Amino acid sequence: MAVPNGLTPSTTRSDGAGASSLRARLRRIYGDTVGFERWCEGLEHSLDQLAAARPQALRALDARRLAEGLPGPGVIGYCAYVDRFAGSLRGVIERIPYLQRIGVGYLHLLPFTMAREGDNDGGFAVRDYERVDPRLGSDADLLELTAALRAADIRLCADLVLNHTADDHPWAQAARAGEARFRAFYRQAASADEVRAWEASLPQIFPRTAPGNFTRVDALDAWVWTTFYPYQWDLDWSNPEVFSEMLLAMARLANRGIEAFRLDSTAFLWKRPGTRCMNEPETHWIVQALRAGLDRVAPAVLLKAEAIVPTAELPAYFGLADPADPQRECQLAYSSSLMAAGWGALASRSADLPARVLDALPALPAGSAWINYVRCHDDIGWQVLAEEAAASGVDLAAIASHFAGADGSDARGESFQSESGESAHGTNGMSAALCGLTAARAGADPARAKRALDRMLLLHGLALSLPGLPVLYMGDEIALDNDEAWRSDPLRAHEGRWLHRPPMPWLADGELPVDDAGRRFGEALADLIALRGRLQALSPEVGSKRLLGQPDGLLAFMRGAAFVAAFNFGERVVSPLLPPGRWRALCIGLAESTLAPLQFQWFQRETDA
Ligand code: OTU
Repeated sequence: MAVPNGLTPSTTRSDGAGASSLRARLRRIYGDTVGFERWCEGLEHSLDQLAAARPQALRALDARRLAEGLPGPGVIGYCAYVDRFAGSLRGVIERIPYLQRIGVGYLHLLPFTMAREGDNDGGFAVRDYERVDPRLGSDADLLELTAALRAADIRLCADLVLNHTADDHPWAQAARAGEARFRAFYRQAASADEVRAWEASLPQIFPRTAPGNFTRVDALDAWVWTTFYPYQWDLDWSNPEVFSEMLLAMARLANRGIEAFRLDSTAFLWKRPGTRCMNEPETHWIVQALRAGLDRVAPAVLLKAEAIVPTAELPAYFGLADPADPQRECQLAYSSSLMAAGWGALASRSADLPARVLDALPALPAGSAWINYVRCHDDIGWQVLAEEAAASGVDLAAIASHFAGADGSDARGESFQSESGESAHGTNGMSAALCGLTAARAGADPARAKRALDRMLLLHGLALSLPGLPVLYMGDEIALDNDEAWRSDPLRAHEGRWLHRPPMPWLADGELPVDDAGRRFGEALADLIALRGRLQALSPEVGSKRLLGQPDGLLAFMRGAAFVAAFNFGERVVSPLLPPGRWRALCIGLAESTLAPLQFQWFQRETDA
């Protein structure tokens, strides 16, 4: 394999070079620590023990996964909360046939190990990285689930919340009780002045519900760094013990059959005075070292960066910080600015934002892929598009208010963490609500419903067309509306993201209640997924190239030399300008090559055979 940072590890376990690669990566970060070599030896020894203990079934899987590469175009991903999707881990086992019916070969279950008591940010305040949360099942259930998913050829992706633990994690409790070793696990500021100095350059993630980045903790007589909620304590990744604890937890989870780790809040691991403390070079060194460590135990297990950062910062998570010297880092990463740009294009009726993002994304190393998606459990964060919006003269605040229905639009979303309607922090809401289907349902208006379905298909069509692995968000496949229940739940009422986290409304017979619009969307999506599975041009490894000079509102790009995807975000009927040759439109029910507003089409080059 040409580049070392893709799916295939450059070294495998029990290979001497593997040891030195991990050691070299650790030396760069922790080399100055007293006792560094001894610490490395201990860590390598623990990893080798875990490698020896890796179950036979998983070793066989490693070999198969390394040989087959990333999932092909017939596979899609699905993201769900365990409790809201199926009640428990055992419930998820029962829903495997459902997932198979929609073509799922990659399942991201949001955090399911023990979470903080009380409010816990949907499980992202972790009390135990390895024990299954008793509210969701047992450790034995997890083993049953991973075995059942393996049998169904579905890869399980689990969160690994790297940046912070819950304030009731045993490490935090020990720190509070005065144990110096654990106190050193967390980032702290000693004085209010120090807090002010850091804050001067830091962004705010939850400016309304959790302003600031520090929380005064009297028991420590210090301000604990809390990038997110005050009960999420940022770990100190300059402490090698934090690294080894996290790597070993990850390797043990991998030995229980988890096939991919979503590295939550990857961008925030390293803090440097005077910066935003995001995307720092050491953050990448840490992820590369985690990768090198995991290679000794579970070489085929994937790392996925959850870095919600500007487009220009994304490639570095694939190990491309210096494109001339690629490193093995993450194999997957969320294409977050492209996702937001798709929504921006819907609101602005211009293809400019996604065009700019697409042009800025580099080709990826072999064995790596973008995660393409329409919605996820978080808000749509607008600030990642700040540069593109400035360049195209698009007003992100206007886009946010569009999705909050403020400009008379059909959208029924809500702004997230915005001080006023003027600012563009984020937007909440299910796809159906943001696309106008909720409004159409309320007014029983078929014309509006049709436009809403077109919007939903346009964005899902885009995610299915881009290079990478498309991941559906739970409930979108049946066009579920927003969930209003959070407003009256004291544990959730402060957190607007619950608007788009509805439980799946399973009926006693295992079916889902869908109205006509939900059924039509689900069927159209299923047709598209099935068609995609037959198109090798839509394999993750086939790159994309935008087609320039298109009519206003039209986004068109090639996948390889014989496939074009075209999306009409504009308000007029247009025809894409296709490269010379004869092209056949593939999507059913559309006129050959003209696209009505909000329509899209796939074209394949006709061969003369
Ligand atoms: C991630 O999110 C998770 O996806 C969120 O659900 C958690 O609240 C958060 O981490 C803390 O664990 O900045 O790059 O809606 O986009 O918080 C990581 C805001 C993140 C999220 C943001 C995000």
